[in-house]
Amino acid sequence: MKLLHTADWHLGQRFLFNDREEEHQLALDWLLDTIKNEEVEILIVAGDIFDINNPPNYARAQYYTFLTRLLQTNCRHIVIVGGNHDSPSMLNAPKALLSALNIHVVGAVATNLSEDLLLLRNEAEEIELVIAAVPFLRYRDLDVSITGEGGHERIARIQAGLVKHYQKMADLAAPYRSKNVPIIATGHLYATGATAAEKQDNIYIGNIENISAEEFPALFDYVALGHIHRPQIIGGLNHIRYSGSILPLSFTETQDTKSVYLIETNGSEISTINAKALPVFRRLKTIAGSLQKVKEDLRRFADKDRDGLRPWVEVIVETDQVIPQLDQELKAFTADMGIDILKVKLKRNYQPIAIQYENSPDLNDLDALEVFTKKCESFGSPPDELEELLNTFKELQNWMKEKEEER
Ligand SMILES: [Mn+2]
Repeated sequence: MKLLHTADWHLGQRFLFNDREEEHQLALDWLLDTIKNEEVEILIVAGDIFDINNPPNYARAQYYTFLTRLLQTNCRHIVIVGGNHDSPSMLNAPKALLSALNIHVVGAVATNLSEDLLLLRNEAEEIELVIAAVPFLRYRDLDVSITGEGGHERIARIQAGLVKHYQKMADLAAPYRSKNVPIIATGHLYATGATAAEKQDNIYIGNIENISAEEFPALFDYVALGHIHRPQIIGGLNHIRYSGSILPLSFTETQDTKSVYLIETNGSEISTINAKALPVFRRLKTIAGSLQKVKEDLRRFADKDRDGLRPWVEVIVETDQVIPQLDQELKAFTADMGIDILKVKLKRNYQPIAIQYENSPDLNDLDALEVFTKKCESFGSPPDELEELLNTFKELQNWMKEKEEER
């Protein structure tokens, strides 16, 4: 039996005021072809299907169209768990309908935990695989009391809550060990030791929502993780892995090879795990240096033969001078190069970083973090201070979100 593990699709992502619809469609087409060609029978998507709680309709259409096309393949079961970016209720809304098609959606932890233990059956109605489908765990999902505590104690409690949740799922799955079929868990969280691209957007390493690899119960033959966008094995344990995202979701992720895992079982055990790399559908590139160097590098980059959509470039010009209309100058310079400059940053030593976007954004297009970032930049916060401010702001946002969810 062959399984495919993927995660972090982030359908509907807006990237510096551009949508990713074309790239996502190419990635989903590639995924469908891979499932057909490799004769994948079970698909696991470990969270962050969508980029935002209320994704645009085209992104929803991409999701449902993909699922519909999967029904014409050999893929017998599809398991989808919610990530921190997904709206649990939005993912779960069509749960009953989708389950009739063997598409198992776990947007949030079920009230009755045993519902999250999926017993996948073959055509002869025999159990062929057991999946402890664990979505992104919110505090309200955890069997811990965290009132009136602060700091380290609270963090330790939450971490213990995560471990306890996996233990409960393992306890529910344990009786099926005698069926001699693989038992797999999913997760959408930060596992200690994972490395991400520097400042991966929306990940916040050192997050309190973490677990170390050896804390996943030994019962699980494979742990399919999502959340970190770089594919990797965790804690040296071959069977605990992040598949990574299917597209680079920020300029910091462009060095990563994006891939999915193909997992083969020989009935009762996992026999092989292979990564299959995705093509680069659109090259994202950061070009930095003095204005002269930037121009040389832009020319060299543009001259390279490559497949795919028009590359998107972020330019960082290091200078201590004022360069009027740098944005327009660089646009004019690259006008016939077949590349798009999405972002121009000026980098001065300990001076404010001015960010100019292709089209001046409407306040309504910005999220709170972006507005806060711009405000800080306008006050001239130096980079290290800015980073700290942003982390504090994110912490505050998380805290507010929790409070809202607790209500
Ligand atoms: Mn995530």
